Amino acid sequence: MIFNEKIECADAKALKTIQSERLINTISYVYKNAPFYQKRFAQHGISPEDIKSIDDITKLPFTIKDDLRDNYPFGLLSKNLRDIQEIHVSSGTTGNPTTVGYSKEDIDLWAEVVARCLCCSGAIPGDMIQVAYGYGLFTGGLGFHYGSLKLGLTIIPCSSGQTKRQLKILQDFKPRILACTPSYSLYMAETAKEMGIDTKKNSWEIGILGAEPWSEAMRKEIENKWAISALDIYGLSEIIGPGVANECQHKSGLHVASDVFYPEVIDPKTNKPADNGTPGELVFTTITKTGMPLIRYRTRDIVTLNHEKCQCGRTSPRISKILGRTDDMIIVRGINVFPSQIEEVLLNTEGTEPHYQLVVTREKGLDELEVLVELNESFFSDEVKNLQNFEKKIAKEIQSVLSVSVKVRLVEPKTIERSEGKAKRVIDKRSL
Ligand code: DLL
Repeated sequence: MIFNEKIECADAKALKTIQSERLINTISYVYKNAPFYQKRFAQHGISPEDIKSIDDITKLPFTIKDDLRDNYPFGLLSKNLRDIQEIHVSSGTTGNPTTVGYSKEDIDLWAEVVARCLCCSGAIPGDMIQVAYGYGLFTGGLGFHYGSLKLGLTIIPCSSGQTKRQLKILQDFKPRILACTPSYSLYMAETAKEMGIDTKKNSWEIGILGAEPWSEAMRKEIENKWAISALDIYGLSEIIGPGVANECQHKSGLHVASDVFYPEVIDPKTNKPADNGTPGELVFTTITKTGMPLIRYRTRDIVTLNHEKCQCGRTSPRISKILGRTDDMIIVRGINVFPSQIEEVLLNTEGTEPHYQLVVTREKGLDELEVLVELNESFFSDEVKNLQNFEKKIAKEIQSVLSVSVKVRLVEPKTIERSEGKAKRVIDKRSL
């Protein structure tokens, strides 16, 4: 089922007309209502009259995460605080968190785009969904909630955590859909095993998983463990939360709701559009939001963009799975390393578990990358010598992919911290 066929399957020309009208309206709207953008446009010598179609978008300045932090908490709103219905906060690693405000229309929009994602994943009205994303300041729980209401699903608002209770609910209520982070779905599988539950026999048929990077190998692992189809959902608080893009059953890229969140992919070094199909930084302009519209917001997420029509009938552009971030990308001895590349190797190695952490240190000016990975219980009793050889084998494998030498340390099962939300994959101990 396609939730909004008219828009999701619109031809390129019709879509462009809609995007152009909406961009023009948004630019004059923020110019009138957001002092931040009045100032920013003035600094760049831009006025609303310069924007005549969506093609003019490249004339506009970027917005970055630091703009939100520097204007914390409400400096980017385009509406009076009393006309904001809901506030969410995404915590950063340093400095002020990022605050986002939704008007009534934005909440309606959020419900619409998440409903589109749910349908894209295969949900139909009447299905029961177990929402195990956190409810609260994080956008995951409530975003799924609004979309599920809009589509007409039966919602179990579990939030994240209380894993044994989640599993009891799964057994007793028999929901068809699971929504949580990919790492939490694996944590739940581990707990289920401890409880003697056969994970292959359960009512979930679809997992709508996102909010953190996960590889194709991890998808396979989750699909095998739970006997479900695992679909990727992408989003970020600054743009709306979940609901920005979602895979369909063909799993060949995530459909972007480009009639409301206009995507661009740029070369993060030159800030110019990336060549078609080249990985680059994803940039979004919200073209219908009213509470806190953002113009050319740099997500730091790296993707490729594909404009071809999908087999599912949708014409909306598709982003690839997130290939990494321009910032959590670690640079080790000058080489760019994405945790997802290492994850791919680990998950294709028999004997390891999908729980790992990367620790970067600097000794006498030289970067060291240590990969901690949990050993499978059945391998754990092996002799030390065998384990050392196994560590070397994995390190060699990673080196062949990354062209950087790493040290692999196998650790006991269940020693790497588990997460009910986003997993922490990288610990950078260097003072850079
Ligand atoms: O993670 C919104 C969300 C909730 C998306 C539930 C999907 C499901 P933030 O906490 O603001 O918002 O984090 C946004 O998380 O810029 C990406 O780096 C990362 N991210 C989100 N979805 C994916 C995904 C929510 N499917 C940041 N794959 C984004 C990889 C993702 N990374």
